[in-house]
Amino acid sequence: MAGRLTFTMIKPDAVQNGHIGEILSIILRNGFKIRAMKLTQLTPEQAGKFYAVHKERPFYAELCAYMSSGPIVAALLEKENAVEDFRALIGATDPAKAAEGTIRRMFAKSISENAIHGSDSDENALVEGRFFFSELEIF
Ligand code: IDP
Ligand code: MG
Repeated sequence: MAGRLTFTMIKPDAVQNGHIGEILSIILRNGFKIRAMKLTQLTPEQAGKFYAVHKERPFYAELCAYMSSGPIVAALLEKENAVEDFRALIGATDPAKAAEGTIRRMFAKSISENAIHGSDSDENALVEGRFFFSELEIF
């Protein structure tokens, strides 16, 4: 059965451009409940650890530099079928390919600076949530 939790980050470009409020309001309107949230900034080392699965990809260094370049909003979200429904709400990685009405289509600048993160599996939702909110009893 699909889990009820997913993890998200509003990425540095979207925070910098003043989109925190609009993005959170879309998330809430779509039935997600915020279980934990914080405004924080990753060090390059922390970004490297979070995205370690992409270590071999050509864009890894650029991704770690970008993700540590400014504040982000990290949040743990709850809803039925959370991972799949949230991926649908944010849209494809490349905003040019993201469906009309998705968060990336509306707010992302490029395939690298793409406004928002969403976990890709229930397992990763827990791993990623723990990365930022290890103190929570949910885990
Ligand atoms: P996802 O965020 O849609 O799950 P992933 O393939 O897991 O996409 O990639 C993680 C992040 O790495 C993306 O959200 C984006 O910021 C960045 N990224 C992915 N592909 C590229 C690329 O081809 N060039 C530059 N950055 C990329
Ligand atoms: Mg991914």
